[in-house]
Amino acid sequence: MASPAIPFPPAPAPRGAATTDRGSEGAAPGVPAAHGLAHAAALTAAQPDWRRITYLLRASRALDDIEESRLLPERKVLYQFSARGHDFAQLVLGQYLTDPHDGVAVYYRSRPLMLALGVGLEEAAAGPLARSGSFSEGRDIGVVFNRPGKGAPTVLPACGGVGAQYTPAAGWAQAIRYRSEVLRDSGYDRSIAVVLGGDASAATNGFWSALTIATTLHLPMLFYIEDNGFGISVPSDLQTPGGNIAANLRSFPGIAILEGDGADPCETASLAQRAVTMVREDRTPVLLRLTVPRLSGHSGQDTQAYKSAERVARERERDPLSRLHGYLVPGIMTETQWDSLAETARNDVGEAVTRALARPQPDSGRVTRYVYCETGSDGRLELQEQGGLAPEGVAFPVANAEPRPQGLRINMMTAIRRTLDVELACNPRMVVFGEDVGPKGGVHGATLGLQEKYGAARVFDTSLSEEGIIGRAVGMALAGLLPVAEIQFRKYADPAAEQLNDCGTMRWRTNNRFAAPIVVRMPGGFFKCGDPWHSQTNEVAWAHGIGWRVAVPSNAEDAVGLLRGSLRGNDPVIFFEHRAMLDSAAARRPYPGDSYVLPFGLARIVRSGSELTVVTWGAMVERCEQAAAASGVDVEVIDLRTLSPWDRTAVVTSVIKTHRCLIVHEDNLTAGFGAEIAAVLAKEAFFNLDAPIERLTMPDIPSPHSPVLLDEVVPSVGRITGVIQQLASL
Ligand SMILES: Cc1ncc(C[n+]2csc(CCOP(=O)(O)OP(=O)(O)O)c2C)c(N)n1
Ligand SMILES: [Mg+2]
Repeated sequence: MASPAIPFPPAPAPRGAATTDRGSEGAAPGVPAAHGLAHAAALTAAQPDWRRITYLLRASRALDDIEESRLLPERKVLYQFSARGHDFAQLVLGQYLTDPHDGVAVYYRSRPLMLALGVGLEEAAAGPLARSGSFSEGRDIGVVFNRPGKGAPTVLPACGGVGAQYTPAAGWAQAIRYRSEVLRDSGYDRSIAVVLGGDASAATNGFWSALTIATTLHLPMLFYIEDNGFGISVPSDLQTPGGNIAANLRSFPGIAILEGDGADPCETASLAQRAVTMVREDRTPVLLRLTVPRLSGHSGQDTQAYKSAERVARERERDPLSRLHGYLVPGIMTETQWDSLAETARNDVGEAVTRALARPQPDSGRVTRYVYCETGSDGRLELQEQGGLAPEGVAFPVANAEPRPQGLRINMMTAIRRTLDVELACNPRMVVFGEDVGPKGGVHGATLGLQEKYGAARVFDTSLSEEGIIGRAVGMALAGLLPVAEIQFRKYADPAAEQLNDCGTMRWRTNNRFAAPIVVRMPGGFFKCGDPWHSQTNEVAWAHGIGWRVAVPSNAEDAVGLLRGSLRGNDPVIFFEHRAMLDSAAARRPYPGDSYVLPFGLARIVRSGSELTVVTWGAMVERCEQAAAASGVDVEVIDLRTLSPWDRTAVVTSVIKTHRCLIVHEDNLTAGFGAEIAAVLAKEAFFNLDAPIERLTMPDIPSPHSPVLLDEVVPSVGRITGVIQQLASL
């Protein structure tokens, strides 16, 4: 559709000079009166396509109407979010997101922006109907969008968790910088990251973490805040003091602040254009806060009983649709043209909904697919459309499944460092980061000297926010890099729990459209002593979580092979580095070569035997080996090496042979990974068992600090020996 020539107002100044603080409703005295004819010539080229915006606004309203009045009551749509009131400003913003490498992190109220970015009406309708062929194939809530880039802006897979959208957007922004400046891809020189969020989301950890990342690193990132005055029913002044995040950030260094009325056509267009242009040209962060009325309940179920009648009426008066009408008719279009656009949009939406309803339900036979990267019936990998290196055709040097031991034995820490070094050298898309990994080389020493060798763009310190470390890694992976994040101690992954969870489920919930293959290195377990903060293992959390591969190496050779496999793989990996193993003599091995890759899910028979099987991993391998030797029983010891996947075949085969099984782990007893192994054996080796399956683990307490207390609870060689003997006597 052609854009009618219309007057356009001057761009307001940044950093709050645009408007005065109007509070959360933003209705406002002093809104620029618009129609600044004198400036029209200078800005004509960038003015919005008002006909398209009008059409899409009517289409978005029609979608909301049909869902609320028909599809929700008929229970065809189960989770409904109206964008009424937020819609207009998003459609304007969408007009300026034109770069093929722009990355947009949206939330559940962002459907109008999706329409502006080119998502068709049928697809927009099919998502909430959970029909086949939609962007998640019925796996996710219909407004939680995603869209691979393919020459247009990428819409990062949205999350249901409020605030989860921020740090991946910061990662995308950092990846833009990396691809432009380090990989010298000029296609990224003007790209930006944009994140959308509501007023309440400005209270989340993710918001502050991303703000820190973007401002300290001066990233090209737009924070676009849609302030409707409420987070469901909680008013903005409980989310940020005074209720205006823009006002509160005016003195925050490194970010330009813009704000205004997102229901006013002229002001919105001016501010959106200004904000995007500033980020694109100046390559620095901008926060744009637009006040918008929320003209519906928070979701289809919400009656808004917590809003006064006056408040509801005031919001209705601010409806951007009527303001757009006042702005465009009759100066820009006639009443007839306005009505005809509305009618066309309504008809188009009606037909799109009919077509979406005619789509089949998703295939329930496929619901368990795409947790991990899968191999198709033709033997080829079914790659995700976007995320990681594989979809961009990056190939690795030939791998070798057999170790080729070289030189003297090295400790596990040196083995890890050397593997990172070799892979950094052969893979320019790999970046390594975390707290203290730069000049210090990591608190455990794994990255010592790597920043000096590869530069601060590739090996770098981060701000102290684990959510920021993992969320940034996700965004970078989506933009085609290989992020290798270090979490300083396993317990400190807790603040990143949401990002880790959302990363693991990404492939499944986008029906294999996206994946974020990141590698998270995570030291944990006891060392000379224990304590509740640095010594947790709890690796079972990642085996229980969806979509993660989990490595728990017990020696330097396996660490090299598994880490290299992780760095060349196509799924996210938790790489658990046991603190007691990093410099233990028992874990030392010769370096197995620069091309050695050990596949996941392949256990090692540490010692073969016929009378009893001990299944273990990590730091318990050495103790079990010693106990087996001391027990006088012919024990088979199995080191699982990886927990996800784990080698069921090796374990079941061994127990069928020995008829007895002891599982030893450092993690707590209840719901530890031993319980999973025991359950599988109870089913698959039930008739072969001559004794109950036994578990020897830490009791259900945190790791104690005193070495005396620690010795009492971590399985010792003596206690393992005792249980082996007792079990063998049954
Ligand atoms: C981490 C998290 N906590 C709580 C929720 C439940 N929840 C969904 S939306 C919402 C309010 C968000 O408000 P705001 O950010 O202002 O966006 P709006 O819906 O107003 O556009 C809440 C509490 C959630 N989805 N995620
Ligand atoms: Mg809100």
